[in-house]
Amino acid sequence: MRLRNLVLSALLIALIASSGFSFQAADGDEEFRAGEVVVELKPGAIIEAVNERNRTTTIQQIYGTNFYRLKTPSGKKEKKWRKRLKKDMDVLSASLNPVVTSPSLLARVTVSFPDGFAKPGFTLADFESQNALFDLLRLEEVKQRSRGRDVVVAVIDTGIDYTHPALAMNLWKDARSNADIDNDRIDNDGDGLVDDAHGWDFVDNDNDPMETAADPETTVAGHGTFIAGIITTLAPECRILPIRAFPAGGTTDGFTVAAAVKYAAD
Ligand SMILES: [Ca+2]
Ligand SMILES: [Ca+2]
Ligand SMILES: [Ca+2]
Ligand SMILES: [Ca+2]
Repeated sequence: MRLRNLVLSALLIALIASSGFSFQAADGDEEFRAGEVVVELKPGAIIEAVNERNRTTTIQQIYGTNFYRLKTPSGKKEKKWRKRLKKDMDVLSASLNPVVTSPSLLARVTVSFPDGFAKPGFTLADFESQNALFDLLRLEEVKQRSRGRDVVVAVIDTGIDYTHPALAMNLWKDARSNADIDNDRIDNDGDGLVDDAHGWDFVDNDNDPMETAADPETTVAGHGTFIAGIITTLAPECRILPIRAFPAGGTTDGFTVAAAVKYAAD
């Protein structure tokens, strides 16, 4: 699957999971990460050989796939290097890494939970007092249909304040027989992520998908926690899998979102 397709399916999930995010997809005015090219290698090809021939370096791989995020040599424009990489005998596809931004519509117009800001201590009552929001979501109607039992909802967003008392009962923990054992510094389940027993942070590449606190006026900090709050209110028995793919500033890229979606799907 080409990265664009992967990103577009990723986009759909990200949009559902986080309502306020948009993807700059209009051809012509797309924005891309400077100095980066995303390649898909042919089966069996090795990235070191491609890097050697093109003087690129690997920033990241989507584990379990042939997709790599590469850094171009210093001073070399990504557009030019994409063309060069495309001609490489081991490269199936080469594309630029689109910037994905968040207009944060819901994050800033709604009150509480946690008030557009990643800090614990807000009560469920604060959250439930947002009647206009719940009218919009037709909460009562939805609640009667399903409570979300046995459903895992991946929240690909700014992270989650998992210390929030209203979310504590809903956090996902990997309970599969081959689950990664927490805190032993070993990647027990062999997915390339060490100790990913309760989600992953694809922004900082660590096993702690906690929100980072930042100014609620200028950032989207708290958005993931807010969205998780809506989801658990709609489906009180579901479990939330926190995946951090957006920093508090709200700007990430297609590769990071794609890596997050691949992880959620696995
Ligand atoms: Ca792992
Ligand atoms: Ca482990
Ligand atoms: Ca895992
Ligand atoms: Ca982290």
